[in-house]
Amino acid sequence: ERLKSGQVIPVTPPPTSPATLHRLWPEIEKVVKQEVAMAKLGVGESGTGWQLFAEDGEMRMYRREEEVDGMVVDPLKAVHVVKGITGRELCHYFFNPQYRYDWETTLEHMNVLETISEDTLIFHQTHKRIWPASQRDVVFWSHLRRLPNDQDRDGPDIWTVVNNSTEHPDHPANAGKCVRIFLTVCLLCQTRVDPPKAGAPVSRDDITCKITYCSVVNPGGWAPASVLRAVYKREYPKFLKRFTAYVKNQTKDKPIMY
Ligand code: 16C
Repeated sequence: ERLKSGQVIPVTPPPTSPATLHRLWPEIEKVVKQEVAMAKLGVGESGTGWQLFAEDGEMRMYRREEEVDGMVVDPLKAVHVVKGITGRELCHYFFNPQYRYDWETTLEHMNVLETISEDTLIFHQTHKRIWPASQRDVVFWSHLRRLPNDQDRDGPDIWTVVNNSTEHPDHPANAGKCVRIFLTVCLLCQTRVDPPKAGAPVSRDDITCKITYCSVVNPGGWAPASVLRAVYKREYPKFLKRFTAYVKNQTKDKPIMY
């Protein structure tokens, strides 16, 4: 801005995204950094306490048995390797609401409460009831982000989606028939491109994606521990297999999106 005196006052450049002005932004930044760092840690090191509970082909699922106030809150860490799709594609289908009913089998209803920006939404979801517990709902922000690939600077970027419980005045917790659950979820996807045969363009056969999915769900109220553990042992593998198969099917005839 130029004053009458001719003096020029430096103007602060605009933020890169309007989301950075939102009340939740400091929390989103903090949780995303934390969850990505945790997701990058392996499960193999001794003393980490991760127990394998499901395995199918390249997919491995680990949990730690934990309880808070008598409620099961077992953290989950899953790793999977899928050919033919990129991390960006996986995160695109995981984040965007228009695909959610296609792959999320525990979902009853989903509603976007707020669009903070293109890459940051607030969702309200109700999930199918598990007998004999009450039905559950959840309110969470969801953030999609591209991250630099520090290990392979020539390789494609890493992509992540982080979901974290929050509050919203339109849907106060435990006001209706549902018990509010609390979750933190991180999907982290690293794409590898193998060099194609001399002169050939990169095809989906040359692409492999390493997926890490971490989740902690607090049931928010009474639910029998044995039922809860039986449900997640069945539902998490079902989710990861169904979701990756869905993305493969959606993208097979589309150009590769890095
Ligand atoms: O991350 C996933 N999905 C995202 C987009 O929807 C998002 C939401 C996650 C919600 C996960 C909790 C839903 C549990 C509700 C009850 C389950 C009903 C099962 C019905 C069976 C007929 O991040 C993928 C999520 C994959 C979910 C696997 C299920 C995990 C169960 C955990 C235990 C929940 C406690 C429920 C207490 C009764």
